[in-house]
Amino acid sequence: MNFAPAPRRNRVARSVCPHDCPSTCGLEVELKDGSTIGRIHGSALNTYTAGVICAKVARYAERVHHPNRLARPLQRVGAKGAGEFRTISWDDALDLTAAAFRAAAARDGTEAVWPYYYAGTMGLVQRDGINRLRYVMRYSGEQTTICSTLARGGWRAGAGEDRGVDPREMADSDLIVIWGTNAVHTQVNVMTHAARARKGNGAKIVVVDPYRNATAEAADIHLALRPGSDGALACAVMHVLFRDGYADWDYLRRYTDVPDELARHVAERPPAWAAAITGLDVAEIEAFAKLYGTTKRSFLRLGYGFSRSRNGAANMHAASCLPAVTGAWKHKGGGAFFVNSAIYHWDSTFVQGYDRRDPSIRSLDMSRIGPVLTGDKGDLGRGPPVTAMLVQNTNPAVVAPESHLVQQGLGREDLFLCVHEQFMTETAKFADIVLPATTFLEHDDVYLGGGHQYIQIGPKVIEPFAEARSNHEVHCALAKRLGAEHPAFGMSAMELIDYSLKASGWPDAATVLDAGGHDCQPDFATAHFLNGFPNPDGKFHFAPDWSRIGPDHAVMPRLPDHLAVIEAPSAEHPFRLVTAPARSFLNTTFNETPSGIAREGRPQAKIHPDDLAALGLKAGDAVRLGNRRGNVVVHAEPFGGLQRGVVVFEGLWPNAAFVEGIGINCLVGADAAPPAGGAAFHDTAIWIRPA
Ligand SMILES: Nc1nc2c(c(=O)[nH]1)N[C@H]1C(S)=C(S)[C@@H](COP(=O)(O)OP(=O)(O)OC[C@H]3O[C@@H](n4cnc5c(=O)[nH]c(N)nc54)[C@H](O)[C@@H]3O)O[C@H]1N2
Ligand SMILES: Nc1nc2c(c(=O)[nH]1)N[C@H]1C(S)=C(S)[C@@H](COP(=O)(O)OP(=O)(O)OC[C@H]3O[C@@H](n4cnc5c(=O)[nH]c(N)nc54)[C@H](O)[C@@H]3O)O[C@H]1N2
Ligand code: SF4
Ligand SMILES: [Mo]
Repeated sequence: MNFAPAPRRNRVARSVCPHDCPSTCGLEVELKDGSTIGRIHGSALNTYTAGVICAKVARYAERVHHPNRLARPLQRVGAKGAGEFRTISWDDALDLTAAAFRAAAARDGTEAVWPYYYAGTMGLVQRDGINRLRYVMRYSGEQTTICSTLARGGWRAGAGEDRGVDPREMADSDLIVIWGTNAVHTQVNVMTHAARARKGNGAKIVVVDPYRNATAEAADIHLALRPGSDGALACAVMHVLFRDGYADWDYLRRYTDVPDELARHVAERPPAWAAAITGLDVAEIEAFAKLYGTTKRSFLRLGYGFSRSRNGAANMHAASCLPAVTGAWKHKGGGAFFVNSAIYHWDSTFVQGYDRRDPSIRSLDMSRIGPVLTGDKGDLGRGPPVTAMLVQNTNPAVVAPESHLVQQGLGREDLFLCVHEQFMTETAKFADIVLPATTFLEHDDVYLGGGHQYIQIGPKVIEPFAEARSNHEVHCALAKRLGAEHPAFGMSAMELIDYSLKASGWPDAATVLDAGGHDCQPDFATAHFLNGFPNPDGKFHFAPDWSRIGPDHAVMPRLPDHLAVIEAPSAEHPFRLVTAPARSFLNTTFNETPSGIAREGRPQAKIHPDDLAALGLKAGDAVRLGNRRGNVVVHAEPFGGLQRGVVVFEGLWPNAAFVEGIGINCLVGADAAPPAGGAAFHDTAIWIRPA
């Protein structure tokens, strides 16, 4: 099947951004020839993208044609992790990998093999197909907790399903609250629609974030709270809403579970109580609550960032309660949005091989890859140690918590590691076999927008670089060698896309390609939950049944609250560290592009000038950030846009960018946050010393 050229321009191909970003932009790719691209533009066909994309993908030519792209399969020749390899053939590389998997399974059982993946591509065939190999071969499962588990759990606890108001409706709002997402960096399209609201309706923009990030710079009001205190802020706002008559009691009685109990509960959580926890002024909280209470068309754009604390699920739930108190859900441009996964009825049985899944096989927590690979009994359970892995679309040596344990684990002599990558990442450096991977421009895939509502197909638009092969090709080739049987291993990626679209009750691949996407937006009443919330009683839950969300539910509060389970500052660890995203890196993707590195400069910690002075330090000084897990050396950047005691470090820099070869995640804990797990990347108590 061929791609359909976009109208009007010559030598422009339609595509979709595959990266792990809620925006899932529709793209127009300038083609220089069959294997070279020029600039990438945002598509106008996707009305959420609306022609705007981020700078890093506009300059994608820099990445896809980078001189360091992996060209051929490699076999390790030096010591583990030393990064010394020799070129081998694809057949040899696949044979060696299959033999190692067979040997591990023969020795310790199939659970000794752990296929490990994440969302380096969000394409459903290339990303999720690894699960088909897993389930057919009875390899260990993976709990995909590293990103959205906390946020999703918190949202679902109240609203029931991962969906909300049409994100384009933001343009109809009078008040947009961008809560715990640095949208200017991480999902630029939020700003496109917020700007429309500001221009069209004079909408006010409020940002709730511990630091004056690029999004806060663009806002009218910035609430610079302490990390992990959003539950307290939300409770105090609700206190004012009930106290001052902004609660919509007709709405509350019809659409919510325990409004009277909630009103009594938040009556005891006034702004003064929240001020002590959040570090905000009482006046700031009062003013925000009044603005929210008096604006019917108020839109909460809830991000992932504020869920990356041990109390993150509770905080997401608490914030999501606000529109249920004011009844903002009733109005166009009112309500809340976090993510849209539940609007899609994508049938992934075939792609993922769910038909072969045996639930009795153990499933390991991806965020705990450090403890898992270093033999933590609590993680391994009654199963064997992990002795063979295939890693695709992720770079755990850098991105996972407790990175010293991750490095120790990946470096184990008795672990066979195959990494399928576009670049020689720090994870790939630990590999026994490295396989070169295609980029999204070199293979077919289908994408569901998390931050919008389109299904889009991104077809292959240029020839694969050198010997690079797609994930799907690797799954099929390994399946053949391992004797894994499933009809999907005999299909091409586009056949799988077509089959799955039809199985899901959607138009086929040719139709979706031709139209440049398929809009799945539910009608207004459904999107605004006016026919009820998708909970058993049809109501929004202020008092969620947390046992439905995750096993570790006993600690969760009955009603929205400040859940005091964060890593509190102490005499030993007086600072709280937030490890936020950089603009020019996407996790560790783009770490290799020269323009991105130039823009980001060097690893720096934003520290309040008064804290710096108290430590006897000045701008640019080398400082050591540490705790009981580890320590790293970075440069100090005096920054007034946060509270004293808060430190922000932007960017997932390679470990090699740090003096001692270990990066920021050596400070972050791998303990699973309640109730369903998830890494608390922005919840770390540290000390600071001169380096
Ligand atoms: N340029 C760029 N884009 C990206 C990424 C990237 O690394 N770089 N990552 C991609 C991925 S994988 C994802 S999941 C998304 C995530 O995108 P976001 O939803 O934006 O989430 P985060 O990137 O974790 O953090 C965003 C903000 O959360 C704030 N924050 C931290 N703790 C708290 C808190 O307790 N309360 C509040 N209110 N705010 C808090 C941080 O200060 C930061 O400004 O972005 C994607 N897009
Ligand atoms: N300190 C700190 N750590 C964090 C976070 C944070 O905010 N702070 N954020 C966390 C979050 S939200 C996430 S989602 C994780 C993300 O962490 P990762 O999933 O590891 O994301 P990336 O670092 O972007 O790595 C993706 C890799 O996939 C490769 N890739 C892309 N497409 C393909 C493909 O088609 N095939 C193959 N084989 N490979 C491909 C890319 O080259 C890249 O190396 O990081 C987490 N880590
Ligand atoms: S904003 Fe996100 S989805 Fe859009 S092009 Fe950039 S990385 Fe891709
Ligand atoms: Mo993520």
